[in-house]
Amino acid sequence: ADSDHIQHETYGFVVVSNRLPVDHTLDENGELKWEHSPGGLVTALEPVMRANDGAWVGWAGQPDLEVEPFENEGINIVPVPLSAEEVQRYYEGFSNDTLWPLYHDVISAPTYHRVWWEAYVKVNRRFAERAASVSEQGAVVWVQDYQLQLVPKMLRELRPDLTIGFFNHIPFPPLGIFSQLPWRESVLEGLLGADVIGFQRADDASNFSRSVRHLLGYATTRPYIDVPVDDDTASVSPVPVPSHERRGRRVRRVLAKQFPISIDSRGYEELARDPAIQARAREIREGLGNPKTVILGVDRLDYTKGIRHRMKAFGELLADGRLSVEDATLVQVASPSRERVEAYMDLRDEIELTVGRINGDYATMSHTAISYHHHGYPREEMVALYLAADIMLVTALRDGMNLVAKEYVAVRHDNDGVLILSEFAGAADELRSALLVNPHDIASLKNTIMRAIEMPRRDRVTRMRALRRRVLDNDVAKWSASFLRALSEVRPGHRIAAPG
Ligand code: GDG
Repeated sequence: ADSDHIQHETYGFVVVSNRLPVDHTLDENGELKWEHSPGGLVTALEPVMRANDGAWVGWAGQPDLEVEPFENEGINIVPVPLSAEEVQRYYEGFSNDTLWPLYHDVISAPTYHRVWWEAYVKVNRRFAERAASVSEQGAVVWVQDYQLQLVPKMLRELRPDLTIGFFNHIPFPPLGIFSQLPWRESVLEGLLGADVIGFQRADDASNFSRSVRHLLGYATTRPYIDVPVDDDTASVSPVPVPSHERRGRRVRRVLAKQFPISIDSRGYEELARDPAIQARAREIREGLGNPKTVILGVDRLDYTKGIRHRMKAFGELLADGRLSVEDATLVQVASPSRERVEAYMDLRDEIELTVGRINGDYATMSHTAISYHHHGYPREEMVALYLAADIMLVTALRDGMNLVAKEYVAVRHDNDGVLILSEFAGAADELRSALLVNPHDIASLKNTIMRAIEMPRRDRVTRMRALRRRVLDNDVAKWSASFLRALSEVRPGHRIAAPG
């Protein structure tokens, strides 16, 4: 109270992500209210939060909103405000129009704007300051995703006593692509402020290490990176920073490796056993005119997901006469995403033109070719769709993991259904019993769809059993536990409690 700084409550475990697990929305009376939005990350971290009196730092999803920290359904919420201009430059601009396309193999051309970068630095600093102000001495802080890559370094400078983790949900690109980024060294240094840097795939971790080696010249011995220690920051640390000598230079050892993310597998399976949801699945098939085969795609409407490629393949199968609309319907859920970014507007136009053309050419009065939905649905409806689908079509051109593939598998407790999965999704590293495809190879994509349609039940069951074992054994709770274990091993004494 003797300074003009607000004294915040502090916590031993702090998660930092661009978006909070709550949404600030208007209710039917026009009053502001908070709505819990339970994604996979929340499900995974909620128990850890409770066991450690944790806090969540992030943006509430509305520009120009200043709110004091509060508690929501057992989670301490610490909002970070963003101005409308910052949303445009830091979020829609640098995060979604520079980093997103760059990190997904430049499927769409990244835009580089210096004012976007300046906003990214400024907003990352605000997140770091907010996280520092709510972290107790020696706390564990876990920073999430590409919007916040500078936070680990900024946070370490403010609070050398903290143990810092970072997890990248999207791919990390190869050196030849990453090198385009005008601020590449700053981004690498930003990430290296963490003690543990987690990636989806082993390839992402090695792309990162290679960039560090080539662009910063630091020594790497997989899975470690030795970062030279600036003795000034090391000496102010009340907790000794683990470091050792390397060729006469003091270095801090950073762990960079894969921690493939997953889903709440049991939760999805339970929903799929609900008779009401099973009835809904039958109703969906009837509504489609009971085609012999229902093929399903579920994606945010994003150019990384290969939605056009799968429509092209399906349209050609109809054109070739290898399929008719009575044989097969493609249901495509394309949930609205990043609608103020131009590349996403263009993509939507292209996809909707394609759907219109294919339906115009091949739909009958009783059967549609592509049942297209630019809409978000409740989780129960998604599970009903997964149950209704004979074939799940995941054709991402590049994807960090792809949780939709795992959700489909978790739901299929009948051991039926065929997963067609792009080699370019992180999930392909684990889900080897799927039908793996190169979505750029339209001829082979067509053949794979036909193979899935014609696959005997016995083969479907063998494959689905193997897939289910992977997804049920490796759920999101295991993912967060293994990341946090790696983090607590960095600085013994900085343990965080396992959920009881
Ligand atoms: C990023 C990475 C990585 C979609 N539409 C609806 C809906 N969804 C749900 C899905 C799934 C999630 O959203 C999407 O997750 P994905 O993993 O498929 O893809 P991204 O959104 O791009 O996620 C990705 C992930 O982060 C986690 O690290 O796997 O690679 O790009 O859960 O079911 N859910 C509901 N209605 C919808 O309309 N309820």
